[in-house]
Amino acid sequence: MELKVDNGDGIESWKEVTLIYSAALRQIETRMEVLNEEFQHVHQYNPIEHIKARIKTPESIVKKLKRHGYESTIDNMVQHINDIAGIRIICSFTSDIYRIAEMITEQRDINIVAIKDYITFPKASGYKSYHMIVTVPVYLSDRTIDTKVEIQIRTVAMDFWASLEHKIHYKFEGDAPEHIKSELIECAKMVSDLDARMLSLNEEIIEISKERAEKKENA
Ligand code: 0O2
Repeated sequence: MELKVDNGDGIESWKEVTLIYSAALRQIETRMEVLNEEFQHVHQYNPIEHIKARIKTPESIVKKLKRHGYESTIDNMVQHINDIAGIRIICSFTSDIYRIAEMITEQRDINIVAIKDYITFPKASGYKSYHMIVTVPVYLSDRTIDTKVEIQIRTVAMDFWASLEHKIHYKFEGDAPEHIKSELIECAKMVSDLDARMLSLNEEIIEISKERAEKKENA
């Protein structure tokens, strides 16, 4: 069942919105923690560095609705705002991003609504991140509600860049001086370079460790 308003099954107040979206967020967060722990157990490696979860503030929702030309109603919010519940998964390497996305896709009751791959296709601003809009079932006492959650997956370096760029964007209300924009694009290139070098360094370390372990075994 999709979220609807005024039909007796849906959400009618901000309190209900918070309750349902918080439940969806907790579910995704717990599942990610379980996957991370299991990955550590099987591969002796944690793909997830840390997780941040948040419910979008009412002010931010109203602003986004206005930006998209919608009235501020609960119905519009539920229909048109995909990131009321948002979770950010931060990992070490670019390869982890796709590994985590795949693990999410394989979860039977998580339905993938949309994917935006800003890693393969970065934004003109330099922004890189992997976005998934998913729905997860929230089981209430009398009904089940498939609830949207936006999952953003990015590396530590991408997250550092995005946080600063976000602050600058808000400080200048989207009208930052040209030299700051171009400096940010330069920094984004450095972030991509750093991510690529750290990944290749890590792959080399794994390879050397394997060779040494094999030598030890055969000695
Ligand atoms: P805030 O203030 O972070 O909440 P959709 O959400 O799919 O309906 P949208 O917004 O076009 O539509 O989707 P997109 O491009 O996937 O962006 C969703 C979120 O990603 C944004 O939420 C930001 O958090 C982040 N994001 C997208 N582009 C950029 C960027 O260029 N720089 C930074 N720093 N973050 C970005 P909000 O609601 O726009 O903003």
